[in-house]
Amino acid sequence: MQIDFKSRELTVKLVYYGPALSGKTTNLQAIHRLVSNETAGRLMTLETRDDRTLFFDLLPLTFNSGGGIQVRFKLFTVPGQVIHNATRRLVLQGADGTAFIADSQTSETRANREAFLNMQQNLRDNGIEPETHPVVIQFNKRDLPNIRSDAELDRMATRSKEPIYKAVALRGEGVIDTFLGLTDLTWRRLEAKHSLQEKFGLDPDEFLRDVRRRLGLGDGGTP
Ligand SMILES: Nc1nc2c(ncn2[C@@H]2O[C@H](COP(=O)(O)OP(=O)(O)OP(=O)(O)O)[C@@H](O)[C@H]2O)c(=O)[nH]1
Ligand SMILES: [Mg+2]
Repeated sequence: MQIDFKSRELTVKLVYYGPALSGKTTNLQAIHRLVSNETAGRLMTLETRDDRTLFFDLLPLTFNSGGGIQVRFKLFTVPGQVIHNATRRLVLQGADGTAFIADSQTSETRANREAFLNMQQNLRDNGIEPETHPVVIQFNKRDLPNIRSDAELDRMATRSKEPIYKAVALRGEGVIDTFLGLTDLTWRRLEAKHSLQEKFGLDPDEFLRDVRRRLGLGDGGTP
């Protein structure tokens, strides 16, 4: 997290990680489409060929919260293709939280697992402890045939340390829920680390409610 006391600006870095073609870029495109222009900035997609990310995508979201504090979220994607590991490690630098986008197709189970281990290694290489780093998992492409069943994911969720979300990013389903889950985990961790409430008067519950409201969800969290 970057803290600028003078301009009262906080910048939080969130990274969308996962195997090739799991739908990381599609998540950012959906958020960009679903969130108002007041909150979402321009979606920058850098160096793309044949719809594959070669470098990264970036979407900034800005929230002006009480007390004149500006909170900026920078959402990045990594390129999933195995050969781009150096870029993935670089993009993960200074990450405050990570959404792991898994592909629900049974054929991708191994690719998901390898990408998850790769994420943990790259976190470590950046001096970030995977054990305490905020991570949520999204199983995307729930619309396709030959996917891991709902029952299997529900079972997994009861055992998993990371919250699990289901999504059809192509239709925008589950994308905001995933983002909010990640924001929640990340903000609570940042509060514990930086005492934002004490330093900036930012009440975590109030701030998270405000984010939900701005994303078009009521206090209850249902659209
Ligand atoms: N059926 C289906 N297709 C999806 C869904 N989400 C993404 N896709 C498709 O999957 C392909 C890859 O999506 P991307 O978002 O580019 O994947 P990525 O994870 O950014 O891929 P890399 O940048 O190569 O790592 C595209 O053709 C998307 O349209 C989904 O929910 N359902
Ligand atoms: Mg991509």
